Amino acid sequence: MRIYFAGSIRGGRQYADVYAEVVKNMQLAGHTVLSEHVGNPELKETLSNRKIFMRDIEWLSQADVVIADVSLPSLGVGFELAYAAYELGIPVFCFAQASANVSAMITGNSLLNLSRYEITFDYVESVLSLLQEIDIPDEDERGDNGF
Ligand code: 6IA
Repeated sequence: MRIYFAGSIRGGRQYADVYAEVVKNMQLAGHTVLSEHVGNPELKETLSNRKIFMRDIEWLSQADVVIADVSLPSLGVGFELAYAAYELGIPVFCFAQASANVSAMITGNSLLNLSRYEITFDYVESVLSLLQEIDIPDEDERGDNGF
């Protein structure tokens, strides 16, 4: 499956190691993680903001599913979630640490499928079993989402 993994970059890199663990395990399970750099704790970008934006929009449009870590408030992640869910009609699954103070725009939105995790091991297990279970809609069935 082609996965877009969204996680905070300018919103804070405190959990970059957690993102890296999730990305690595999705790859080990045979998935393609289009945005694998989000999990790179050493991330250094040389692209312009415009090129980053255009590249990420292109990857989102190629993705079968979006997995997002919303433990940190990130404008970029919030934008990606809304774009994927409402513009592209891609299934979106959000994960947050148990104690994270997540925006009501995420917690109150059933389309974004928020789950909580205590430890990274459980997080990885949840993501992998979710990816085994989900049924990806055909492209012509996308874009018909309500709230
Ligand atoms: O607002 P944020 O920066 O926290 O937004 C993070 C989200 O936007 C991630 O899920 C990424 O997919 C996307 N994004 C934001 N910035 C970048 C980036 N470089 N490279 C790739 N994706 C990005 C920014 C430069 C960095 C070294 C600070």
